[in-house]
Parts: sequence; C-alpha cells; structure tokens
Amino acid sequence: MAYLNRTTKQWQEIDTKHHLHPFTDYKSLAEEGSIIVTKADGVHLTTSDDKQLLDAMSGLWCVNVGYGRKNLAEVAYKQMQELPYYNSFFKTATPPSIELARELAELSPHDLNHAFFSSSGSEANDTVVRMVRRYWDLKGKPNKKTFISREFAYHGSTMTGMSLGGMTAMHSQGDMMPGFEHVLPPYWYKYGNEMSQDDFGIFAANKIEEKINEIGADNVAAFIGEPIQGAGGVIIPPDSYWPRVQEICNQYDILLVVDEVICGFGRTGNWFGSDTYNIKPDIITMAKGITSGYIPLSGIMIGDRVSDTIINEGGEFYHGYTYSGHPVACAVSLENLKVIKEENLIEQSSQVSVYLEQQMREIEKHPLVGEVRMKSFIGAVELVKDKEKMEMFEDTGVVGTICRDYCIENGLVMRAVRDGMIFCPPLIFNNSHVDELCEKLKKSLDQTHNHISKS
Ligand code: PXG
Repeated sequence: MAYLNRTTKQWQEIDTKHHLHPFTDYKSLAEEGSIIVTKADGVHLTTSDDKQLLDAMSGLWCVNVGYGRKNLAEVAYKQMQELPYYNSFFKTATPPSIELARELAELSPHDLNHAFFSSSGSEANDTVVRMVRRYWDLKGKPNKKTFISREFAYHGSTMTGMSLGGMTAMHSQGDMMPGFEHVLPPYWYKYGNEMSQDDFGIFAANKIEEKINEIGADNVAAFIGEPIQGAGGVIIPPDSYWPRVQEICNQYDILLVVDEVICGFGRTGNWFGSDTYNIKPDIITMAKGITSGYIPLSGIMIGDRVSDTIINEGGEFYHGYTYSGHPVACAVSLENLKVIKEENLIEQSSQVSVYLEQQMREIEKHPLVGEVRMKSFIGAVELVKDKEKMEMFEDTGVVGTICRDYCIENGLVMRAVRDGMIFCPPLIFNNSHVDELCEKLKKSLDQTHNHISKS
C-alpha cells in the first residue's frame, strides 16, 4: 500500500491538516502530533517509529480476543466474497445475522431472546430509547418517556447517547435533549467513603427512587446503567447496589436497561456484567467485545416482556439502520464468540485476574495511589493528593494526564479518566503481561510522583 512509505512526520502533518479526531483538543494535538499505530499482534501495538506498546486498554475497551487473529480476517474475506452486503429491512435476512441472533439469545442472561442490530454502541442506545418509548406507548402509558441514568455514565456520543450519558462536559456542548435525568453514581471512594461500602450502595440506589418520586413514576420509562461505569472512571458499585436498583425498578414498574457495551463478552469474569451482578435486565446494549473491535457491530438484546409487546401489539416498528445485521460484521462476531468459547478466555482471564489483583495490591501501596478497584479484567488505580485522608486532587485530571504520558513513554497504554489510571486488558493477558504492566506502571507512578513533588 502506497501510504505505508510515508514517514511519521509526514503522517502527522497530513493528519493535522485534514483529520479531526474524536474527543480531541485540536490545537494541542497539532503541537504534539499523533502517535501513529501501524500494527498490532497479541497484546502489543507497534508505532510508525517502531516503538512497542503494551495495550492494557484493549484498544478502546474492545479488543477482547487480542490482535492478529487471522481466522477473524478470513471469515470476513469469505463472507465478503459470498455476500458482502444485504439488508434485513423488507422481510429479508442473511444467514450470519440469523445465526448471531440465535447465539446471542443463548449467551445472554435472563429472558433476552431477541436481537436488534446496529453498528455502534451509540446507535444501539438510540434503539433502546426508541423501543422503550414505543413499548410504553403500546402499553397505553405514553407519558412514561423519561430515562434515569447516572452522573459519569457513558452511553455514546450521538444526541441520544450524550443525553443518556452523565458527562457534564458533553452536555455543555450541543445541549442535552429533554427527557433524561441523572443521579448519583455508586462511586464510593469519591462520594461515600464515610459510610460502609454496602450502606453507600443502598444510599446511591435510593437516589433513583428519589428521582422517580420527584418526577412521578408515570413519567419514567426506564433506568439505564452500565454494570461497572467504564469511561466514567471504572466505578465499581458496592455489592448492595444492583439488588436495590432491581427492587426499585420492579416496585415502580420502570424498565431496567443494562449497558453492556464494555462489561459484555467476558470483561467482568462472566459473559455479561449482568451475570456478575445477578441483574435481570429488560434490555441490554452490546458493542465493542461483540466483534473484539475487528469490525463495527452493536445491538440490543430484548427481554420477552418488551419483545412480546413490540411484536404482537405494535404493527410496524419504524426504526432501523442500513447496516443493521450486516452479514460481514455478524460473521466476524460469530467467529469472535467461537474464539472466546473455544479458548476458554473468560475462565482463563478470571484466573489471571487473581494474579493481576495480587500485583495491583502492591501498586496500591504506592504513596500516590488512593485505591485500586477491579473486577476481573477491568479496573482503576485512583491517584490522590493525600492517601491517608482519602483526598483527591483539586485540579482534576492534571496528574492523571502526567501519569498517562509517562506510561506511553515507558511503552504502556493506559487510559486516564480524571486522576484514575484505567486498565482493561485483552482477555488473553497472561502472568508475564501482568508483570510487564505492573513494572511499567510502577515506574510511571514513581516518575509522576517525582514530577509533582518538584512542581
Ligand atoms: N455505552 C458504553 C458503556 C460505552 O462505553 C458506548 C455506549 C458508545 O459506543 P460507540 O460505539 O458509539 O462509541 C460506549 C463507548 C473512553 C471512550 O474515552 C469510551 C467509549 C467510547 C469512546 C471513548 O473511554 N465507550
């Protein structure tokens, strides 16, 4: 390919001149230039300068089976030759989309028996809002429109995703849509550390009940939550949280939507975060790990309560995307699920996570680290101003960014959310990858500590 001959500098110049990246401060990127990633294999990335980076983030929380899986590429190639595209709009379907719907019905929890496909997590959450509101219309309760979500929730970046999400910085650009409310997240370290974890879990869940009472249950369509809030900083709820949320949703007849975009497909030690927390959702959202990021695909799984109504009482559902059930994406997804199963990646990663946790408990002793929280292969190392007093930095995000930059310098990709250093490694991480991660992280923490002690 001709473009492979360019130098890093040339790529950076063209990138700055023509390419607007997502979630980016363009002026500062222009000053620094992008890191150009050219190749990847297993759990390592290679840059255009031939630097090797350990990817402890699975790309953007998605490359669950690791890089370089030839079988996934071969399946895509074969499907493209056989049938590169056909839609499922006008009473048509393709074998991969049908097979994938069946497979997902088997893997997903509770009575989630129907799939509706799309291409990104944001689109899938758009489908959630449209379908849930349609459901309540058909039930003769058209006022049940409002979605309750949490602060720091991330549900995508379209108008709907942004409004569902609880990121105030996003709300400040482009105006949130009406019909979306946000309550306290179950973020014990930041908001609840004067209570026991379990008391705080109930306290945070009860905020949903308070919100329902404030706006009236007759106006509330659903509560939506990630089992563990990912982009919000890996907020791991106390064990008391989800059972109470489930109870509240049942009591007030509010649908429970679980966004499994990050937690799905093995991330928390089970197929879905709903399994880990024993949640019985009415709908789940899926993306990312559904194809391990090899090709865009997303969807929602719908429980019988909602699907029975939509199917039997609704007539035509006026919703869908050109690429709903794309045959190439569905074929890749099926192969990806096969890899997860055949290589026992969920069991294997749960076992490796025991070693990862041991090593992380060592990292937790570092003077800059307030706590390490984790569940199987997702976690956060919270950097704080005062470890003893559990005091966070006032100038949020500065220290996290410094540490993230040292990590890159040391050959490690971690994501900084505020001052939390996130890890979300591919499920193929083994003990020696854990050692590499912890060694590089420890070095970066020492450098960060020196850096801020001097300034
Ligand atoms: N739900 C959740 C829980 C997500 O994490 C989406 C929905 C939206 O998916 P799409 O495919 O539309 O991006 C996500 C996406 C970050 C980051 O900075 C996280 C995501 C996307 C981009 C950046 O951590 N998660």
